[in-house]
Amino acid sequence: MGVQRTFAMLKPGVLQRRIAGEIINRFEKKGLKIVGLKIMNISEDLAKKHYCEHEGKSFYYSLIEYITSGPVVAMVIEGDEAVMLVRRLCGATCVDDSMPGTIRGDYSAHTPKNVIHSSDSPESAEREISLFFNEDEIIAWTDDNQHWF
Ligand code: 3AN
Repeated sequence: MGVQRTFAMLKPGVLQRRIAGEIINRFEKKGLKIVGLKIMNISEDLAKKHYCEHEGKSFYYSLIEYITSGPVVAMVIEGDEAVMLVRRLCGATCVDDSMPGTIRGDYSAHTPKNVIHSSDSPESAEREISLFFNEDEIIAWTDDNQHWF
């Protein structure tokens, strides 16, 4: 096991639906540490950098349009194997596969609006954290409760 940082983002609509707190609470209850958190609007330029791997796919333009359509909640989450753990809490990309009990399984009915993004590998996490956060926006606080989780 190794401590990792991962990037997660509550997509547009989550603030509108007033479910940001509930979703963030799932990461806290798991014992993960939130070390970066902000509400922001994503520029088209940032959206294209973030989703560059999807350029050319049928859903690319609607994805860019959607992700820039309203404020998102961007997070850096830290913990043992945080990349995999956060992905598991989020659930599968497609709604047909996302199980009840996962964030996508519980809050999303359509794949393009699947509520949350999270990094799929440590390399993606590093890239995405540096796209969305400055160094001084990440706070490495001491976790006095660590041994309880
Ligand atoms: P994930 O966010 O689970 O890593 P990606 O990176 O494959 O999934 O896809 C990025 C986003 O693009 C998804 N979160 C979803 O909103 C959208 N997306 C992925 N596949 C499809 C699809 N087949 N049709 C529509 N939107 C899709």
